[in-house]
Amino acid sequence: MHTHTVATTPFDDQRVGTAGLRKTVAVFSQPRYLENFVQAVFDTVDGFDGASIVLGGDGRYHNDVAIQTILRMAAANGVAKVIVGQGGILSTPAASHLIRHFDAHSGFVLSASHNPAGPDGDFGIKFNIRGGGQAASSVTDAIYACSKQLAAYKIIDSDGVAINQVGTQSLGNMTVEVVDSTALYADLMAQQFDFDAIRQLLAGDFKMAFDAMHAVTGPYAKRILVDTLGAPRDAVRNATPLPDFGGGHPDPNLLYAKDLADEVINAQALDFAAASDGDGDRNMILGKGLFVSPGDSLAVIAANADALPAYADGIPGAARSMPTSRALDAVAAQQGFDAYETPTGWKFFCNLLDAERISICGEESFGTGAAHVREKDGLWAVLAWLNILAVRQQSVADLMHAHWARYGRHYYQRHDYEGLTVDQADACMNKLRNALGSLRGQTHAGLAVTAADEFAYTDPIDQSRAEGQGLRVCFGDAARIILRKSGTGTSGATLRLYLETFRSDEWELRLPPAEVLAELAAVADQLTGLREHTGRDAPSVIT
Ligand code: VG1
Ligand code: CO
Repeated sequence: MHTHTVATTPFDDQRVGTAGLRKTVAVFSQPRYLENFVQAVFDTVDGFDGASIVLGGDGRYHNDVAIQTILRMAAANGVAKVIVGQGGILSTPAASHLIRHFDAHSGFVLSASHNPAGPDGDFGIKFNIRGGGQAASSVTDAIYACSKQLAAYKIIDSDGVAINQVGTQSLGNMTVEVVDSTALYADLMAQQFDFDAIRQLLAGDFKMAFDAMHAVTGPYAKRILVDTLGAPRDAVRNATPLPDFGGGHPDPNLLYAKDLADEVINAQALDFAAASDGDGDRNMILGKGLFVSPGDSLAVIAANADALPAYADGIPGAARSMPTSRALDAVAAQQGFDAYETPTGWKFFCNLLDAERISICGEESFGTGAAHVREKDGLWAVLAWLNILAVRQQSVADLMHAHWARYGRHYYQRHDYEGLTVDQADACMNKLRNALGSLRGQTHAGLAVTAADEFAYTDPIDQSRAEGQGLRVCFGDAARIILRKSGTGTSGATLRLYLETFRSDEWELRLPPAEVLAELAAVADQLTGLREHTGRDAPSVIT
């Protein structure tokens, strides 16, 4: 088969954000755009010649086109074998698992996570390395540098590779192996959890629902929850992945999964409910009458890790991203395991996981995961909760209340200001940044500022440095205010304001978070000039 070397000119915007390169479909479907980025990866990273790689995506619009392009380019660039998820579908955690399972050189994961899909929506590509984690910034910086000078890409002719049936075929000199990734992923989950205990829980009068939001987790959830664990068929909702996610916004939070939340929090019609996002790495956990804040979910899973067979002997440590609530730290302090604080983005956990310093980690953005893969894992978190509930024989609310009684409660909210201009967002960032030096020692809303800085991180394993990772104002253990700019959007700018207040007196453990955090929110507004600079009087989304 003939290899073409096609002349191209560079695009200047192929710098990877918090999780991969995300752009609108309009940008990604321009001639040469995807090709340039993929060629920049092939040119930058060593070892593709004769290698095996993994390929798949969340099924969103343009997934199928991009997969065929990458297959033809892989063949032209000397890749020996591409392992493809059946139908081109792979959740982000399943892709990470396949890279590990087949000891593949790397993988391309096609996803823009929860960003809306369809011709007017977003598309994205992540490059994951051997071991299953997203490439570090040093690698993606080199890819970006290469993309800015790219003169040609390599591709072979093909009429299209059929990827809907499991099996092996050839494309030029390359092998394409289509695998049933739900089966492999289900096997992995069976090794992690006490499936018998969960099966018993689900066989009783425990009522649950999982909302796949028309995104990638549907087939995985059906296979595991229904076929393997015996949940009723209708327990898994919106289970067919659609190219436009059914026109929805598969971001599992109280706004975008409102119907589910109403059913379990207000109507109290279910004991447990959960949802996942576009690419299957996020999770939302709800119990009867109660929303579990992601930071609390992480802390509860870490506190009860001994109920999970994979961590029955205890965990050496756990990690959270900097803006994630310090509920995890409280558990670590009492239980005596190490706690790490990393920048936002899952790639920062990978070295700690590889070095076995941590077993469990999470982010406030509905991301939780463990050492079994190198991405966050929505279904893993759901199964972890079911496993813990089954072993502890407690409801979500009882477990949560017992947790707060023991460790105190970190009230937490994230306020997103979406669709800002870059100037508006920068004005707020600059106002707070300029004040950092003089904040220490000041008192706001009765709380003394003990530290104020711009978060920077030195990786304890490879000493790599990440600067500019968010502005934070700490009031001892009592409270924190954090402001950072999102790195996953595709237009304008999004600001994220994170608020956290700790309470431990018994009467203060069951208050509405918005009420507890109102005063801190007012302080944050004053320190950042959010209202003044954005003209908004409320956030776009509160989670
Ligand atoms: C957001 C979240 C971050 C998460 C990232 C990717 O990034 O805040 O915690 O790791 O999305 O998740 P940012 O830069 O927009 O705040 V996913 O499920 O969108 O791949
Ligand atoms: Co995601």
